[in-house]
Amino acid sequence: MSDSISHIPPPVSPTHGTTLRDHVLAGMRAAPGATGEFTSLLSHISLAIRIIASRVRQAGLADLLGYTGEINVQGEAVQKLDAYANEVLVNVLERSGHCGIIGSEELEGARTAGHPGKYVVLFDPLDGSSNIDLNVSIGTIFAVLRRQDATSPPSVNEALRPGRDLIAAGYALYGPSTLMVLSTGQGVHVFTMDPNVGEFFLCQSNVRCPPRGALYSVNEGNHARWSPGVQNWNAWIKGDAKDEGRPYGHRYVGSLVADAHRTLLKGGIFAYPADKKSPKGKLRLLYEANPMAFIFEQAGGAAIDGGQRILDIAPSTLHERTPLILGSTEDVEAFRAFSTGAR
Ligand code: FDP
Repeated sequence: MSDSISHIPPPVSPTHGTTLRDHVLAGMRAAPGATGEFTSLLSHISLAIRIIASRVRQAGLADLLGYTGEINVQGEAVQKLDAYANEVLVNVLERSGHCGIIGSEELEGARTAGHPGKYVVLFDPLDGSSNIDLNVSIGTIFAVLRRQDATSPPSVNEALRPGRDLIAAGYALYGPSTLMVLSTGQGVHVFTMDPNVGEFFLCQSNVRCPPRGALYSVNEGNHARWSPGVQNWNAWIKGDAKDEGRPYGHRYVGSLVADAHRTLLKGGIFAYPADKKSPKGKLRLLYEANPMAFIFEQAGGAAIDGGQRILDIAPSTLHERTPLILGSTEDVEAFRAFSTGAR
């Protein structure tokens, strides 16, 4: 009897040391005057992500693939999982009581909650729509702002602030495992969900984006529509110059979260530049570019729109688009030099 018991492995492996909650609570204890509301907000976001992850895993079995038949504010056909993920985030955040304002890719206008919550949360509930039905990695992206006056009635214009005002940003990556990457302005930390426990555990703390990489990520199908500067950058990065570390390898999943995550860990560059079809770029500033830019800068990387720092752009509308170039500082600088004609 005692022999068989001694062979039962411990329920939690030694790597399962720090949960996302432990991590956020430690940050709260270190912040004088913290009320616990921010910690609770992040716990609610993590809950929404775990619910979405569980449905993403069952999508093919639960009749959750395909389209709802509706068209969203971006003029795109809404997929069932997009709609589901949006509903989960909106419900969980509204019930948290911490959000005065919620903005989503799937909602036409920012929503004001019925109570004066302290925070503004902006999100893309399910990023990488074209990969949803293909079992290819997709994600959720979110950005958090603190309301400047939490006692006043919430106004949708409070969402229109530059990314440098963010107090937290993160993304979930629904891949072979579910990851949550989070920054509250003190470095970038990666948590992996243990599906048996239903909890995120810290697996990489203080991630740093290497100063230079060897991979580039861009939809080359848009080549003919790019400016001459971007075309020159593209020819340069593919050029054969072994002593300068070129050509770079090419990777493109087509889900921002997956392409950005690889770039964050391995270095290199992800680019969705402006082109003749999308002169303002394709990706959305407030809930795609800003949170990613915040994370990359926190990890020692960079994010620009071709010339300007993403986090300095003053937004004028909720769904505004921007070109987005992010990655290793040296690689982003090389892109800037080509696209502005300095090179
Ligand atoms: P998708 O259109 O599939 O939703 O957010 C939009 C986005 O995906 C990003 O995730 C991705 O990086 C990009 O668009 C892919 O665009 P292309 O299909 O034009 O390459």
